[in-house]
Amino acid sequence: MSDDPSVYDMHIKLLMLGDTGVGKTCLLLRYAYDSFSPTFITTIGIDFKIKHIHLDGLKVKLQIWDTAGQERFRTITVSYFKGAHGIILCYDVTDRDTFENVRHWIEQIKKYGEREVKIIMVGNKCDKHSLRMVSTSEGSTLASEISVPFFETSAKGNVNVDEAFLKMARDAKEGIDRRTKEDEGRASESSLMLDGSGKGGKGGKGGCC
Ligand SMILES: Nc1nc2c(ncn2[C@@H]2O[C@H](COP(=O)(O)OP(=O)(O)O)[C@@H](O)[C@H]2O)c(=O)[nH]1
Ligand SMILES: [Mg+2]
Repeated sequence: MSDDPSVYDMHIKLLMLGDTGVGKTCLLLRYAYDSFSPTFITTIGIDFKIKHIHLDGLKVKLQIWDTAGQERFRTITVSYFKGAHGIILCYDVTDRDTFENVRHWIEQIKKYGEREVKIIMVGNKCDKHSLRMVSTSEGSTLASEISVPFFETSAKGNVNVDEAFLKMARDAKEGIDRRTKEDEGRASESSLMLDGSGKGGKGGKGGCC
């Protein structure tokens, strides 16, 4: 398998989503560069990071988009959601409001997201034990209510970050694989209809006329 980053078998577009300050940029930097900056990073301009991983023997290029601070106004433009295969929906376990807002973000995803987009929910800053406001069981209860996988992470302590992104990538890949199969199924159905033989492909028994 080639080590050339320009060679890959599958491209997956992921988005970071959630209230401002929950740690979206830090999670992305931790995952992409294994680094953590304690100073507040104001995201200027929509930005993405690339990470190459191997999944089921395939070379996968993850393109992970970060918000540009527009989440502060709780409005993300439709274009941000366009073509996304997966969304990492984040809240801060030390800030209950950000947890309550998960439902708001789910509504936004329903409204603007691609029909089959996959979601995972992440409760970040689990290293801040004494400041925790949202328990793990509250997180997992909400996650099962909205039927999404759930992780508690710490970008600072590097807890569960790789695991969360890997799960996201796997689910997104499964979605892409399923759609590809469906498309192939539809394509062979329509070739059957065009062919008219009921057997499909060349070499079938002539058409209807
Ligand atoms: N203790 C702790 N602080 C974090 C963690 N992740 C982010 N932060 C801090 O939370 C603040 C906001 O992080 P940032 O990534 O800019 O949030 P964003 O607005 O969601 O992109 C920064 O001061 C970070 O240093 C974490 O896992 N643990
Ligand atoms: Mg940010």
